[in-house]
Amino acid sequence: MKTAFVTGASSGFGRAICCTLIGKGYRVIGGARRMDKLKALEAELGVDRAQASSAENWQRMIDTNITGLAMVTHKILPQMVEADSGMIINIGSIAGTYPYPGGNVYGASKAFVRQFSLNLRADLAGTRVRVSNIEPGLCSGTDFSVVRLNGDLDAVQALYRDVEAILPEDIAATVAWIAEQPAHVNINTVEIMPVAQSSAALNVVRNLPRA
Ligand code: 8X3
Repeated sequence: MKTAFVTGASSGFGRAICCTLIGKGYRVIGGARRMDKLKALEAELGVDRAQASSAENWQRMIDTNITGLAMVTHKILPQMVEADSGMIINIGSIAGTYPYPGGNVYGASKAFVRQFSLNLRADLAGTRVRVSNIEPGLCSGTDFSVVRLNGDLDAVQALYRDVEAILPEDIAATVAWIAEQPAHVNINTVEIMPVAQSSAALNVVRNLPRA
């Protein structure tokens, strides 16, 4: 029986991933922080423009998305290399590639996830340990946007109005697809947006007072 260790297992993507993998016969070990759920989410997400963000919030995001990921990886990697098997599937974000207002430390932390995943691949050359990074775009069905929009449910409703966003189940299905690839295949990166989401033009500010 295959075993999966899923972090963030109590809600959102992690929870959906656990359900999907259990349904596929995996033995799933779920890990979740004991912090209050919303605090935990806040730690993962950017919520404000950089100039209005609190240093505490930035620190929590760095602790969770960068330090947390690095330290969990540091803990399990030697055993995976020793066994010469296994797969690390990280959850990045399109925010790690595309800059947008409010992305600040959140996007930068997801850029870390992207580069860390690719760099792990470089160090794991010659082993059978595989590393993938999934980069989702706009996703509904989690508390992500509620936290990001400071609990403003009207704003959340406006964000998802008339948009068919990605669901946690879509991400879970992608995790399962990656996990089911033959042993000689490594999926490096999967970027997933809803069909309704795409890049926009770069912002140009008009009539900016001259210095
Ligand atoms: C966040 C993706 O599109 O909501 O990870 O900014 S998006």
